Amino acid sequence: MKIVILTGAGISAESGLGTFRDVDGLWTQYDLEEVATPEGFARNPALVHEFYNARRANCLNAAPNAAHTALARLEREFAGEVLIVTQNVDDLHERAGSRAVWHMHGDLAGALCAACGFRWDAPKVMTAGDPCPDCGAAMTRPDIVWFGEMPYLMDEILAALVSADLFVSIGTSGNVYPAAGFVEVAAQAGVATLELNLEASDVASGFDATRQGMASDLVPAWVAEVLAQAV
Ligand code: BJW
Repeated sequence: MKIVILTGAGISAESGLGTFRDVDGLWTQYDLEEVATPEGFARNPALVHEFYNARRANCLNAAPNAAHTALARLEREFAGEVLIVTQNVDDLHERAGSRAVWHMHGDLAGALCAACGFRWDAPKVMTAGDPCPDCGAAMTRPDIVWFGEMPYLMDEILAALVSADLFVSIGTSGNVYPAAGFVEVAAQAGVATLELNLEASDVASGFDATRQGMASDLVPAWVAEVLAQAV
């Protein structure tokens, strides 16, 4: 049996990392056009680096919560396959112990040269003038997928979705495509679907079942059920 799990900002909210679209979310404090688009980066790279440097620092100070830990337990103890596809750019799944984690929107720990595509480990503080270690161009950007850019690993993710037995979405508003469309892809392939979120997401009607509450309550309870059924 194969379980594919999509996670979003809601799973890291109780670790103190902000979500995007909640009342106090990041997009109420920052203009997404200025900090999360290639055009915004071209206009003001220093502002974009400031935004991601602060997020990188917050991430370093955060710790995985009970939801991350439960998913790591699932991967460890479940007899089948467990894959996490995360929209999050933090590393809390990995720090909780999950190993099969795909970051479809990039990673705060990565740097990317906008000139040649070379990737390397981001320093704690990135600046617009940092030269690329490979080609030397001063076009260093965070390795993050911004609006209008193609998310990473799409072919692999779609293949994993249609070959899964269960698709579970955790802590995401269903606002941003293509991730918001995964439930439809899975359902069309006959895969069972479950949403775990604080509130009904924008795409909740597409799931076979939905549960509402805090990720730190819902996820450990669901993992315990799955492991109990598998015995
Ligand atoms: C809890 C909880 C708790 C809280 N427990 N739950 C016009 C111009 C340009 C692009 C477009 C356009 N119109 C449409 C597009 C496409 C666009 C898009 O979908 N836009 C929509 C707004 C309509 N998408 C893209 O541009 C993507 N690329 C693309 O489509 O390429 C072409 C393509 C075509 C076909 C196939 C494949 C590709 C790229 C999207 C990149 C998204 N980037 C961001 C920022 C970068 C990463 C970062 O800085 O961190 O990624 S945007 C932001 O949203 C971030 C997130 O990963 C993403 C999703 O947000 P998420 O995780 O759902 O967070 P929230 O805040 O929305 O929701 C949190 C949820 O948790 C809420 O429901 C809460 O209730 C819940 N919650 N506390 C449980 N304790």
